[in-house]
Amino acid sequence: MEVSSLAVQRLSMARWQAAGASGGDVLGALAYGTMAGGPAPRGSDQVMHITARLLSDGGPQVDVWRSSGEVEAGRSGDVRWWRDANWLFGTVDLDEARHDMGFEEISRRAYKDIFATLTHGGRPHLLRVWNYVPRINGDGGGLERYRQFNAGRQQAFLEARRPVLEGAPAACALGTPSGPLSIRFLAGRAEPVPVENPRQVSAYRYPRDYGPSAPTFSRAALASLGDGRVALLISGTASIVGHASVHPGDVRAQTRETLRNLQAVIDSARTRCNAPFDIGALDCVVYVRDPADAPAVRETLVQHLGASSHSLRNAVVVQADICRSDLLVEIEAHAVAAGALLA
Ligand code: 3EB
Repeated sequence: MEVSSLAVQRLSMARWQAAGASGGDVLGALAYGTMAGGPAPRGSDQVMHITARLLSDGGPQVDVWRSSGEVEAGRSGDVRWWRDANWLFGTVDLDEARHDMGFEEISRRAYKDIFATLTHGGRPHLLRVWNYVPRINGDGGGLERYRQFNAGRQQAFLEARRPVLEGAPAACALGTPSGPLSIRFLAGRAEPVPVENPRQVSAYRYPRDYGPSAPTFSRAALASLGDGRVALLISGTASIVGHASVHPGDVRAQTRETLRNLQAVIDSARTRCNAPFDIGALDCVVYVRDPADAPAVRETLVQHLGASSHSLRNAVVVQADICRSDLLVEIEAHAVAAGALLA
């Protein structure tokens, strides 16, 4: 069997456009902030634009997921995908206005198509999912739309006989003002190692106070990339201790609590691999609910990580609604380091 390895690189959109997408083939790319004009580099079809307002000053950035091997493209149902011998990056956009379905059903349908893609495409294991939910905190007829999303997502996992507890993928779920339910995902041939945070109740065990169905995600996932490197994919991380949101209304305290949670996830990951993951060496995406809070979030991150840390220099900050209306900030991140998973 052909061996292929996966790499991820965060580039400024300007640099990507200037250099073209060289060095392997593009499986998928997530773009933060948009840039008009310029030539379309190779792999542009695979660029998914996160249509959130950019609050960091580095300009538009793109996370490019590349394969060392050959990439083929395909479609199944509403999913578009790109895959190599070991990895698959996919995308699905479902618009409720164009389907006569409630939001729970739209969410179930999207995940049903994702699982069909994985099962038939030979890359069965979901590692990381990016969920963009239109009007996430809006009312969906008696139930908040994020809670409807959770119900549909969990239902699809159960119907596909996928793990809804230990073994769930890493994920994030952010709000968009309008548009379709947009999901991007990374899958592989090998099962990832799920990571939890001992400071928090696992999200898949949240009590019913947060909705009839618990969210289906792990705090992080570890994956061996196939060339002596390991990826740590950290889910959206917020100011939650146990299962409760803490520091309502205090964005600085929420940011500090989020950093404690990120550190706890990294500590927990380091017991499962020998790669030297460090909170100062992450590629972060920082979601801030209120753009006016961005300077306070940045200041708090500088105090704890240092302005010259990789994590701050490379951070992308964007506006987005967060899945609980009392959360003001959420940070997701990934890192790749030399090492191996422990048995
Ligand atoms: C939390 O810890 C905050 O529903 O997929 C973070 C990451 C959150 C992923 C999801 C939700 C999700 O519960 C919210």
